[in-house]
Amino acid sequence: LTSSLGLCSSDTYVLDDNAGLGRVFDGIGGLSGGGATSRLLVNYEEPYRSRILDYLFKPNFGASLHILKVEIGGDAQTTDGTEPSHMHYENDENYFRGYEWWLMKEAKKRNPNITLIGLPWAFPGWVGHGKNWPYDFPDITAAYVVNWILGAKQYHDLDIQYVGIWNERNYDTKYIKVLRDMLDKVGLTGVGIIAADGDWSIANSMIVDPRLNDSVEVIGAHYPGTTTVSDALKTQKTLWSSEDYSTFNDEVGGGCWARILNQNYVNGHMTATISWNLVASYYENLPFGRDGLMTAEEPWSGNYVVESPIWITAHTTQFTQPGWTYLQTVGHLAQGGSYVALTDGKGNLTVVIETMTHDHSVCIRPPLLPFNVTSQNATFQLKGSFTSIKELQVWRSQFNFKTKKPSLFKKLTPLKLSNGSFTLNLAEDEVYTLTTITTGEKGSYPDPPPSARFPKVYKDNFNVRNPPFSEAPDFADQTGVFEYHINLTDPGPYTFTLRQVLTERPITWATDADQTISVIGDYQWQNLTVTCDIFMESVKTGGVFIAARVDKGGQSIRSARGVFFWVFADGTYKVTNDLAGQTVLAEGQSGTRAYGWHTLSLTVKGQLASGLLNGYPLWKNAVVLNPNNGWAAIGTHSFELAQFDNFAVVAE
Ligand code: 147
Ligand code: CA
Repeated sequence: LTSSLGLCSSDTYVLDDNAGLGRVFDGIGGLSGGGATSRLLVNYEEPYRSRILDYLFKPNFGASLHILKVEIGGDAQTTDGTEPSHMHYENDENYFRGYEWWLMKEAKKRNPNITLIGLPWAFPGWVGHGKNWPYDFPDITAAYVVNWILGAKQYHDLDIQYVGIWNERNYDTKYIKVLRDMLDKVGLTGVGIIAADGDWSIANSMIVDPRLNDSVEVIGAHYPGTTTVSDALKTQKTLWSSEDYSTFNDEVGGGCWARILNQNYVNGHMTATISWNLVASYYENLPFGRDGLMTAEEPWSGNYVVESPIWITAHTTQFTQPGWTYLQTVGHLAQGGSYVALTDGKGNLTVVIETMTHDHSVCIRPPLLPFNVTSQNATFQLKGSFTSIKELQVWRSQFNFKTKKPSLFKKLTPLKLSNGSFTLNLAEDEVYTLTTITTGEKGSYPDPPPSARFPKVYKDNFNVRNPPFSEAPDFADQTGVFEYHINLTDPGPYTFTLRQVLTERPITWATDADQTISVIGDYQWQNLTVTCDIFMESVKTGGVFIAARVDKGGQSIRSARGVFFWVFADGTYKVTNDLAGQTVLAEGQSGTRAYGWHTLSLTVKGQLASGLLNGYPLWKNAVVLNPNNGWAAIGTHSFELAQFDNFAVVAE
């Protein structure tokens, strides 16, 4: 030692497989859904859409994810929108709705070994026979979920490897066993059940219930704060952080991700970590804006942003694969931070080190207790099968919070080892990968087009005979499901329309509105005209609206305010300041009826609004004090069928 202050001292860490290995690594993943988090991704034009997918899934390119978990759409609001079910009604089956099938196929195209997982947040109402609860008829719920897995195989050749119970909600031990039995009965013995996608409490139920224990393959906890509980360890089951992250994807978000990817194993013995969400592809003003590994929220411009979590993911994913094994010699660094080491059992070694400081690695939840990280020298001594390793590839990320110029996933000169040991000068807020794997690449594409606001003039006539997706571009359903529809018997101008298809309130995950609503456009819009042709399908009781300045979505959709222009099948109209229809700004006779097309037009300018019906003024000068801005929207008065056509916005 050259300094009495210990400035050049180094702590030594042994990496050794002599005493055996640790747990098997299951992968790092992203979660699409829970809900509608990939909604805008599908509407990107090529080549941008493929490039985004490459940054997420392509091996040796970017995040190179090992796991894709998706929501099993349940027709209900599940954070940033609704995702359509494969069974809207009891006798209905359709495996071509939404975008999760497409996403899974795109992921698998890039990485044929990707692990696929499905999990329901919500269920169609019929699954609970009208009760807001999925466990009274466990056979129905299990059949509904098993159908989704069978449909994935039959229609898309997708093998789902794991399925969950009910996201962040109660589990039911009877249901879990019924689901296990039904999976086995239809030959899906290889599909593992993850439970319970909430806290760790199912571990205790498993200890006292051997049949439950046999039914569950993986204990999946959410936002575990890198720790587990003794009951979970006692089960000796595989432990995962089956949903984690949910943090704004700036550099602190990247720091959160770096810390938990290592420490979920070091502290909590978890062998997989899945990010909510995969890619932030939903309107940024919806809840948890930009909580994805990267951002792709502007299909109209083509702009996307490869954020720091992508490169932090690469530090692990590009240099180890599911089936590799953690060494027992993992842990914390003396001056803060952590290291993990993994091997393929064939001589390869990957070490990932992070020195994230507290304030630069806070995640959305749970609260992060104080800890200190300072710069330090760390010497790693390779033993066992790794003694004779002569060279290691080195990849480094430096967040550089002071200069705000991060250097991410940079390949450095390979390290030559003497006596199987090497020393690193670790600064604060760094991530290192040292590995025998030589295939790592920092993938890149030319810059995408610049960011731009949603177009001020926008039109959709929904005239698409074979739409690639069931939903029209840029519409983000917040309650209900709006699908392309063909009126086969109508040769006229309304053959191709958009239709709200739910006729019953789903088994909800959030508090869906009592009305259905799909939002679109620029949240900053203030003065604009929204026009749409509408067609009610409920005699007397039907009602539809068009709206402007809609100020809320996601879990808050029930309390959305804005300017809502309603017409009803009983021949009346209303103008309200809220979706719930409690604040009435104007009302009167309209002569509107079901089974006929009407054209609604709503203009909002400053504090005044006016409405046209079939091109003629119906009401005017309604005073709108607030909200000042928000999305445009369409919707229905209840869970009822209704159609929309020739939607148009002209905004100032
Ligand atoms: C999770 C959901 O599973 C996701 O769909 C998404 O809503 C995500 C957003 O952060 O949150 O649900 C949680 C809700 C609350 C807690 C944890 C997860 N919580 O309070 O600890
Ligand atoms: Ca049309």
